[in-house]
Amino acid sequence: MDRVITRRKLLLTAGAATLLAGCEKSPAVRFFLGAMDEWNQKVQAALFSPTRLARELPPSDTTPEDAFPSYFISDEMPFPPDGWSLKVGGLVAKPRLFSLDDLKRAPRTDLRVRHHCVEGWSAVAAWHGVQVSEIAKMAGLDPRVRFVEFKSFDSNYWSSWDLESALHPQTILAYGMNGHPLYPDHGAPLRLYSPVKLGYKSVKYLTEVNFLPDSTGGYWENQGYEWFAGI
Ligand SMILES: Nc1nc2c(c(=O)[nH]1)N[C@H]1C(S)=C(S)[C@@H](COP(=O)(O)O)O[C@H]1N2
Ligand SMILES: [Mo]
Repeated sequence: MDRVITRRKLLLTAGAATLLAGCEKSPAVRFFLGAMDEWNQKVQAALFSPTRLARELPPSDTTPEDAFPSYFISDEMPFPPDGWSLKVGGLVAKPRLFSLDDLKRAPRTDLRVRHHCVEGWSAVAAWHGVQVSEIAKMAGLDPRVRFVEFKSFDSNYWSSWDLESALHPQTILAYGMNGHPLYPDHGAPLRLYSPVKLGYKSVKYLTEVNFLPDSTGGYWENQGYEWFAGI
């Protein structure tokens, strides 16, 4: 079994103990759960460290692209509007629009990692793009920024992230996959990609990145999926 999944099981178990805390009875149980909670938080802090890197994989691990599933909530494959650009805004000193060429001129990051979908499949691809931290540096964040919102032109699919995870060195705005430009099935022209969150946090078909003081939920998150969704 994959190490990452094992970690998730551990957290789910710890999470169940936390839930129990709401209806606990005896002082002994309360003591136990208090200790569990403290332990749980330490475990989470260690597992979700903003600097812990996901393992990068060799080319031989790459999933054949036609076996890499493709998801979008629209009835038909989403295509970018004419004159597509990425809007970067929120509480930033320099809100602006980025063309794809602007992004390609920024420092490039490449990573080959495993993708984990909450539905149970996983697959490996190489992704090419710009770190969200690089975008944040260019935009100049206000100290009140705590969250980052990612919006798309796929029937308004969106997600929001905690700032630390968004600034993780492996969280990128990807314009390429497996050495070629991103194709429409995987989010062309630009998608969020990160190996530190479950698949549904990596918004495809990006239109906007907003640095905000508050969380704005997400398409699946607002339907009961875990908001943090760290792996
Ligand atoms: N815009 C948009 N982004 C999205 C989704 C979507 O339906 N629409 N699905 C998410 C889910 S559940 C997963 S697992 C990944 C899948 O990425 P892929 O289609 O490149 O495999 O995209 C995520 N990003
Ligand atoms: Mo997914």
